[in-house]
Amino acid sequence: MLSNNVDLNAKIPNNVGLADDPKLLRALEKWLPSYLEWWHDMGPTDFEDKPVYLRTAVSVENDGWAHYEHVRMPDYRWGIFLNPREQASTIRCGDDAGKPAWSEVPGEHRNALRRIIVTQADTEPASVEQQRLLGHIAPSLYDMRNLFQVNVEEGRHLWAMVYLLHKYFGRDGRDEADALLERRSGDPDKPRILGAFNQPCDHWLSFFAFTMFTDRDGKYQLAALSQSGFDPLARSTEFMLTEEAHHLFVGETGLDRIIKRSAELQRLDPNGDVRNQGGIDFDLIQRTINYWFTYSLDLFGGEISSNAADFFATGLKGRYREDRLPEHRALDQSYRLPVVDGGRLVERDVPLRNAMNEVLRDSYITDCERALRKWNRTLEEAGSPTRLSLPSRRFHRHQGIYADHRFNPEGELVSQSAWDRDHGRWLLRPEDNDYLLSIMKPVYEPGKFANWIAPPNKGIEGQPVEFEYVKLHD
Ligand code: BYC
Ligand code: FE
Ligand code: FE
Repeated sequence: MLSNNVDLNAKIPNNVGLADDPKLLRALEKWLPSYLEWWHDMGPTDFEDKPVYLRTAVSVENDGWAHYEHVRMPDYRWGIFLNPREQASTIRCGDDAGKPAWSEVPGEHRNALRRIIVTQADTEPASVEQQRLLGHIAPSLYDMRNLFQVNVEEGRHLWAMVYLLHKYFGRDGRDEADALLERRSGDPDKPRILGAFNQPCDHWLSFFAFTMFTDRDGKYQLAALSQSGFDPLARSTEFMLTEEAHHLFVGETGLDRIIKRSAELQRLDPNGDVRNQGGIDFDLIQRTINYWFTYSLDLFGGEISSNAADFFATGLKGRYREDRLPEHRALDQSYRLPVVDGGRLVERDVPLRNAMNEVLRDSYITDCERALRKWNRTLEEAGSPTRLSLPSRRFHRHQGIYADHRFNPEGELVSQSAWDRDHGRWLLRPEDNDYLLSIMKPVYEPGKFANWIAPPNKGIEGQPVEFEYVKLHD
């Protein structure tokens, strides 16, 4: 039973009729204390008793699904929400495009679907773990609130996927749900599944780059999964996307505010030296963009992938906005891309279905380029001569056909020795972290901002910028 009405008083708020499924309810209520224990150990622990001005989902209606109030994070109502559907869904792509969508897991797709759902699920708690200490060096209460909003919603995204595992995958699903609380970001013995989610994110420059670039992979993966022929997955990810928009806003505007402030400091300093003024210099911003953009490119998987071809052919995963494309089979078409052959880059055609990861990566890169143009406008308006850019998609890759070669940010093949000499100019390095941590001291006074970042244009949900978004003193 699915309705637009959310049962908010339930221990687990939901619009999936949990009360009518006692067995599932019991299983999820058993998982709940383990989840809370994980949150307590691995979430933003030290702020647990502080009321935060959070948005909570209270309905699945397009307008007005959210409610804002000060709540303590452990009391946040993590719930299970599926987007309602007006009409019966169909499989959106592949060999069976147009046939009715599945409301149960087809036996032949069980393993693939479980793998996709587990991989998606794993990223959500991973990001909370990566960000767990950032509250201590927040540049303002406004930013701290945004961090915590992102954290609780990533927790809810984990719930969304765990619901699917429990409801549709029986014993295996329950085991996978438990394992999601056992892996740890960056732990050499039990790491998170995907590369970017094991990288440290220990200052706010990385936090904003992560929410800009890595959460944006989330947007594109969720959008592709919202086109899935497995209807419960499509509806879960559709609702997750409504929350994701805020995470991307936090990242994109966070970097924009840093860039704006750095431009101001550049102008202020007699030598144009941003660091001399205690700000974040543009080379360091560029290295951070290079670092997180490329780890995020890896999240799309290999350029030439039989997994991707299978996911598309079987209707498990579509392209970005597949439903708006003119054609859904992608047969007898090819995709041209540069590959390394005999030490040179040469163009090669691959069957389009095998290039589906690359097709999704294209949509993502186009979106990132838009943000870069926006930041460069900010620089222009501030009278700064500096411009920022995205590195080539071949640069600094750990997955796919470019991973075994070295490229410079322009995408040209370089030797290992050239790489060893130059990569410190291109990517975040340990000294960068030392410097950033030296300037990132917490600013906890309402309406005040750290020296290295400009205030936002407006507050959250009509509240003023100087609103007490996190109540640190009762
Ligand atoms: N790191 O055919 P290939 C988010 C593995 S972010 C490590 O190239 P495929 C969020 C791959 O698993 C969105 N391993 O790739 C953001 C495979 O392993 P097996 C998360 C990697 O399978 C911020 C092998 O390499 N959602 O929501 O076509 C905050 C060859 O695979 C990586 C999803 O990812 C990597 N980067 O595509 C919070 C959606 N890349 O099977 C949340 C679900 C590849 O040979 N996942 N491998 O052992 C998928 O659709 C696919 O698993 C991938 C990989 C797109 C990730
Ligand atoms: Fe998420
Ligand atoms: Fe997110």
